[in-house]
Amino acid sequence: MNQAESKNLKQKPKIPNRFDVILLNDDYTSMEFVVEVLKKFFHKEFLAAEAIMLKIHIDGEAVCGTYSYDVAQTKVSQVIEYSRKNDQPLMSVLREVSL
Ligand code: TYC
Repeated sequence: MNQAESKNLKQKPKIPNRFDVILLNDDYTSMEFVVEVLKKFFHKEFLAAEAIMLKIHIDGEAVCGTYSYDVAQTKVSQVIEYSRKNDQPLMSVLREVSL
């Protein structure tokens, strides 16, 4: 067994645990509401939130933050719940970061 092979046996395999939280565009959610969500759940300043909102509006989606699986899933749930409570159809998904 060479050095690299014996090292592989000792090293724990690194399981990637980073997930992008993405907001999706739609025709009905107000721009103001998306900016509010980006400030409230992703801690963005107004100008950064506005830039991300416009990117979603133009490109169809944008990454709003990158987190561990649990935190990312919580953000997705919080955004969807808050949007439904406010009668907005805004959708959020998570996507594993590719290495
Ligand atoms: N497209 C929406 C509108 O024109 C605005 C919007 C932006 C909606 C971003 C969702 O994630 C979104 N009112």
